[in-house]
Formats: sequence, C-alpha cells, structure tokens
Amino acid sequence: MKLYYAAQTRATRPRWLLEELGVPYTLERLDMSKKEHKSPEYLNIHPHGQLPAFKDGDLTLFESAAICAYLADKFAEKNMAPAVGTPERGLYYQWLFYAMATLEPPIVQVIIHTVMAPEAQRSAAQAEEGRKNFGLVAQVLEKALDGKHFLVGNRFSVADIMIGSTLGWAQMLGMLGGHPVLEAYVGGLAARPAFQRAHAD
Ligand SMILES: N[C@@H](CCC(=O)N[C@@H](CS)C(=O)NCC(=O)O)C(=O)O
Repeated sequence: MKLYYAAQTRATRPRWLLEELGVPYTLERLDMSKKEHKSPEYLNIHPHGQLPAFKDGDLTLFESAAICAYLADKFAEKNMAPAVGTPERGLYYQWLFYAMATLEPPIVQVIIHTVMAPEAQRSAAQAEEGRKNFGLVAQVLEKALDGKHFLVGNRFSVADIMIGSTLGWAQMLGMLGGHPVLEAYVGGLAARPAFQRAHAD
C-alpha cells in the first residue's frame, strides 16, 4: 500500500490510521512547493492534483475519508469501525460525513480568510461568518462528546480521526477557546502514539 503524502495536509488522516492499524505501507512524499502534486504523473493518480491519494494493488483512491473508511474495512479485525448493520455503524457514518460536509467548511473559511489567501483577498466578514458557523457545529460536537473520550460507542474509530484531525485545525487557529470538552478530546487524541508517529515528520 502506498500513501501519497505531504505533511500538514489531509494526508495525515490516512497516515494516522495506517499507524493505528500497524500495517506495512510506504509514504510517497510530494513537495507541494515544487508543485509535484500538479505533475502529469500525479494527475493520473488524483484528477484534482490534491493530497492524499492512495494505492493498494490495482486500486487507486482519493478523498481522505474514503481512504480511511476503506482501510478500516480492509483491516476489520483491528476494530477501527463498528460492525456493518449496527446502530454504531450508523453513527459512525454520520460523523464521517459530518466531518467533511459540516465541520470542515466553516474552519476552511476561517483558514482562507485569516492565513491562506493573499492579504488583499481576505475578508474579515467572511472569517467572522466562519467563526460563527463553527460555534454552532462546536456545540453539537460538545454535546456528543460530553463525558466521553470517543464519538462512537466510546471506542476509538475512524470517526475520531476525521472529526479529531479537523478540530485540530480549529485548535491551531485558536477557535477552541470556550470549548473545553473539544480541547480535552483533541488533546487526548494527540497523545496517542499513532497520532504522534503520523505527525512526526
Ligand atoms: N476532500 C479532499 C480534499 C483534498 C485537498 O483539498 N487537499 C489539499 C491539501 S489538505 C490539497 O491537495 N490542496 C492543493 C490543491 O488543491 O491544489 C480530501 O479530504 O481528501
């Protein structure tokens, strides 16, 4: 298995999972500053020239959540996802989709309008709107995590990788102040040895 990777991107999600699984894989590092992710070779692997992408034999996959969900099912004995057809599996799907469709967008909006876009293109109003919308999402997650270490069945799963890694961005932006439950959750995930290995370099 090969993971196309650059540090501080969404590729850390499948890397974190591969470390949790403890299975052999290789990292193919791409230098985004040299636009290696836009090379014709890589565009054959990921049609948008984004990270991560993943290969397992003849299978090529992109989208971080899909790669993680595939790996959890491939190595089902490692218990990184609840069993298919159980209520926990339903909640697991809910949080995977929530991470991508509902949690990411307001945080990305803040990132774009505070650090990523050229200064002339940043909008304080857009950043403020992102912070406000994140506040609503944060309330939902705080309720789901109150008194718990993990989102589903109080057992670590890919749902925690997807939600936890995304909340990590919010933490870096100083958006978790006033959300002690989320701070404790992110702190607990970051203390996991697999998380630390995946973020070491
Ligand atoms: N929804 C995709 C998003 C992938 C994505 O936007 N990756 C960023 C890095 S975190 C990237 O490659 N950006 C470079 C670009 O879009 O050209 C996923 O979760 O895999």
